[in-house]
Amino acid sequence: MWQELLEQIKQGNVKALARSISLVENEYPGYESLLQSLPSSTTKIIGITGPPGAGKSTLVDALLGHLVNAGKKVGVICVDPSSPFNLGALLGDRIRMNEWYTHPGVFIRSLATRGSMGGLHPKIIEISDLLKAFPFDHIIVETVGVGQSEIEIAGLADVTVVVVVPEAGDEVQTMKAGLMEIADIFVVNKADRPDADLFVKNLRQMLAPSFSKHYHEVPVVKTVASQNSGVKELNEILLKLLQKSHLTDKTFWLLAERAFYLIEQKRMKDIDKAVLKKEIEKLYPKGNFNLYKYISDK
Ligand SMILES: Nc1nc2c(ncn2[C@@H]2O[C@H](COP(=O)(O)OP(=O)(O)OP(=O)(O)O)[C@@H](O)[C@H]2O)c(=O)[nH]1
Ligand SMILES: [Mg+2]
Repeated sequence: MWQELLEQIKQGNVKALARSISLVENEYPGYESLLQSLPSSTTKIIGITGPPGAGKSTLVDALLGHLVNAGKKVGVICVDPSSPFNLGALLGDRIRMNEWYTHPGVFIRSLATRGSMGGLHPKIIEISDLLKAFPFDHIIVETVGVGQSEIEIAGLADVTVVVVVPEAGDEVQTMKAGLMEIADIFVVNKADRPDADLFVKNLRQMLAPSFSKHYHEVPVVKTVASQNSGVKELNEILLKLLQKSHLTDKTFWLLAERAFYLIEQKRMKDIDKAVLKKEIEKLYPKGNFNLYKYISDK
């Protein structure tokens, strides 16, 4: 069954792609064979991350316009935190990208994070790889930069776009170091806000090679995503970066990062805190409970 599914995915069958995602998400029989049969693919993943409400979805929406106009087929995964507080944003995404949900050149899938690991979905690597088997020209993964997820997206995406908004002048200084390190491109969105120029200037200064860990200059693009302003420029920079990164050291680090994550998941699969607690509850009253002895056969 999965063999046929894989053939259909390779041929660009959207329904088969959607079905394969459910297969993997739910770990239905055959999902591992399907993953192990995926051909190696050179489709690059564009990661878009940044704080909640920075305008990531609006930006993806505008970017899609440019890519689709150029005749490209694009797959998009939006990872939404499943917290009820974000329900508005989730619906917002749906409405905003509405036009694209039915467009033949675009495939959009929203995944809930289920709160399991910060801003990412437990099967995000596998699902991205399914998309890579499909004849897309580009794959975009949008994640909310909360907790560790911005670091994790760095392991998932070939090119990472960090979206920020202009804040009071010196807040750039306190911007999370994590975001600084993973950005291949910085987007200052909502540049229609006052002080956007000052913010961009400060950001550029901070990113100057002598100040940061980067060996090359990280582009900073100013956008007003809601008005499609600056998005063409972002698209051009993005395409240039995507072309550049062939097989480099980074490629192998990315794969190592993904392998590490998948191994971690596999090894931890049978470990359940509630089960551990139950076992400990039973053992403890017997006396002489030693945590290290207890875990030695785990
Ligand atoms: N003024 C202004 N508003 C914008 C701009 N871009 C997006 N917005 C608005 O900002 C709000 C949040 O935009 P989203 O695209 O949903 O932001 P997001 O980063 O995807 O949000 P989450 O996925 O919830 O983290 C929406 O009301 C947008 O219309 C912009 O350039 N200028
Ligand atoms: Mg969004």
